[in-house]
Amino acid sequence: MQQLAAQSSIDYQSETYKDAYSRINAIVIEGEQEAHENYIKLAELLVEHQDELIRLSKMESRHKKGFEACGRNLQVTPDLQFAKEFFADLHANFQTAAASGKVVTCLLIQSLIIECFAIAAYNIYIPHADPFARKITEGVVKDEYSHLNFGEVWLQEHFAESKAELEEANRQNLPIVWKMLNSVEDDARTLAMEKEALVEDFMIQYGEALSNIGFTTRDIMRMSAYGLAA
Ligand code: Y39
Ligand code: FE
Ligand code: FE
Ligand code: FE
Repeated sequence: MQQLAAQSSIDYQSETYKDAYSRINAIVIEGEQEAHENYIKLAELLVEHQDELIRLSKMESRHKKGFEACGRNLQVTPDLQFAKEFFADLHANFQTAAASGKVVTCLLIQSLIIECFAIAAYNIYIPHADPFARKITEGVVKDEYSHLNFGEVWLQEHFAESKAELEEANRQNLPIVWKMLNSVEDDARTLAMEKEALVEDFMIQYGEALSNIGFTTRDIMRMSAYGLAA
């Protein structure tokens, strides 16, 4: 009942909604494109998991096509330039890490941070999405859990030798997530996605992932504090 009430109060055809959607939809399209490229890069770095990582990269391009259809359905043109700038810092850090073979940093950026961000955003969007986008997003979010799981399993199996690099990569990249979230706070609210809910859901997913990998509660508290003031 609550979900129906929330949905019916949104006018998906209003100029205000479509303007905000042009940026959030673009972020998701660009994010899926970059995730596609990141898993291809990871497949080169982790040849023993090549087939699985290529499979994940193909899922990301299907997600991108799905979200492009969501924009077309609302007659919205995605602002892809805005989206490129939105991801620029994380993108640069992934490229730098990949170029020096730092697979642990690459996995933290894509399979932990970006996937947890996606899971939080999609879960919070779904109850307020238009019916077309809701169906698409429900299918996508299931896949994102499997991408997060890939990162968790690999990092858990290599925890001892990855721990220091994970802490450093967390310190460098978590503050960027808060900066990204702040930059779309108003647009997200127009889509009925509250920043507080996004932060809470992200931290639950990310903290649980760090725990599954092998970090202690004390480690997770310390790691979570980075950049919260941003
Ligand atoms: O792994 C994936 O598919 C992730 C790339 C997609 C990124 C989604 C980014 C969502 C951020 C939305 C922010 C809305 C407030
Ligand atoms: Fe995806
Ligand atoms: Fe993904
Ligand atoms: Fe989990």
